[in-house]
Amino acid sequence: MAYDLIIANGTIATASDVFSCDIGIRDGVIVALGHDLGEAAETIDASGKLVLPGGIDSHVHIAQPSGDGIVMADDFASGTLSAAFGGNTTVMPFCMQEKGTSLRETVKDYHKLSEGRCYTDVSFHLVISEPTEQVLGQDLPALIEDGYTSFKVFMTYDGLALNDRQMLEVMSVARETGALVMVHAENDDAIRFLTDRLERGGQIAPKFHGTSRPIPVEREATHRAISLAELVDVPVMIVHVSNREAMEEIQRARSRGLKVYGETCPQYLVLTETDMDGLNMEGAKYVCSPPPRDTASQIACWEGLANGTFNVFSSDHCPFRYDDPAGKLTPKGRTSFRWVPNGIPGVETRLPILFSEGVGKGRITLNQFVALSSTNHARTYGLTKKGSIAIGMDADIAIWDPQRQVTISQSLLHHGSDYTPYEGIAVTGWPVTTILRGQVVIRDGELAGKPGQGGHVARERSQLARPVGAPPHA
Ligand code: DUC
Ligand code: ZN
Ligand code: ZN
Repeated sequence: MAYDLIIANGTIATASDVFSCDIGIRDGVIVALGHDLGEAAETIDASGKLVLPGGIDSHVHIAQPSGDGIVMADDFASGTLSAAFGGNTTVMPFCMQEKGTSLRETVKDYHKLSEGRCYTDVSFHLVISEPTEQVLGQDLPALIEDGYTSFKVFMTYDGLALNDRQMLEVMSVARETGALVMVHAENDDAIRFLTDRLERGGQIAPKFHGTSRPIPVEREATHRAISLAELVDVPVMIVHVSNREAMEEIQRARSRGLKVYGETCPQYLVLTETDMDGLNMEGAKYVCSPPPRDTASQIACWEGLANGTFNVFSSDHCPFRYDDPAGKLTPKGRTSFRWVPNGIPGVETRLPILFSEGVGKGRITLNQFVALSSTNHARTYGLTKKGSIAIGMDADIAIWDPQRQVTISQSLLHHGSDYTPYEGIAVTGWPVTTILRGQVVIRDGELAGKPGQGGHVARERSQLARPVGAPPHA
């Protein structure tokens, strides 16, 4: 047989083109694009379907420790299964260094948790919470060399937040080594000040989570992160941007020639602060940071997806169960929104929401959908074999039924959470078949793959991480 698999008769879309041809796959790689390709061990008929690069979700949290008595709802099996059902073939979770622990040991621990369990490929980012001399001088450069070529830093959260000096130190390592820095941009002191004041006034319900982190908190930190990155001349990715004012900081920096990238997420397109109003503790289902804003912010984020302010669209999947003392209904959460675990599930619904609300409603083109859901993630983070349909690329493919109408509901989903914040949203277009390196993981909406089918992918340094000035590592 010339091929292991042919995907025939589909309409293929990449970040730049839409065309009709068959795809020949051998040994997990796309080896032919054309017509009348000949014999294959298996042929999938994609008539009437869209054939797209498998989704890459470059911002997910899986099996992270999340504070006293709080347990994340997904392990690597359920998180990647849910991702695969959502048309994804690669997810990028975080190896989160906890204070007092070695970065290298942290990475080993996450490999142990993930190995043999994954339905999609995974490629880890690092989180630096304690930039000691050992981390800055040895562990971080060595891990970047080993293919962990991006890391996230937090400007807020107890135990995670770096001060400005520490931000500069880790950014300098990124400049020296060619890694890409991702920043969670919220002003920690401002959040603490507002939270203390709200609590003193008895304003403790989940909805005050939004009040404690208003737009200036995000805008100021975005501006500061960009300024710090400018000082050491290093590109920076501002993750989970929720509103126009933070977007304007990115746009202004770019207009001055800085390399600043942006990410937004489904919660900023289809949720608002009022979702956190729910009676009793229902609002906790929507507590995430930055918080969902208002309809004007939603419109701004759509503009940012269409005009290139955002390079990538990620889920920020950070799943907790709702009806669970180890999740959103932690007893402490009733005493204040401060203790409600931050984060919502969304790895399975990210792409249907973007496709239906974006392509279906004419806000973005199909090519932009592919770029924002897959290609740009690969380019941004150095996944050189992924993110497109072209000869020589991994055969990571999602086949979509662009007409299928689905009302999003917890009962349809495969994550470990017991709810979805997107319950009841009607979408048109759904991924029906997911293929990872030539192996079918999901076939016509049914599981066909096995845990362990996916594995860890080491990454190249991203071209987008090159400083504006001459990079020392070039
Ligand atoms: N930041 C994230 O990136 N994810 C979940 C919670 C948070 O604050
Ligand atoms: Zn974050
Ligand atoms: Zn996140």
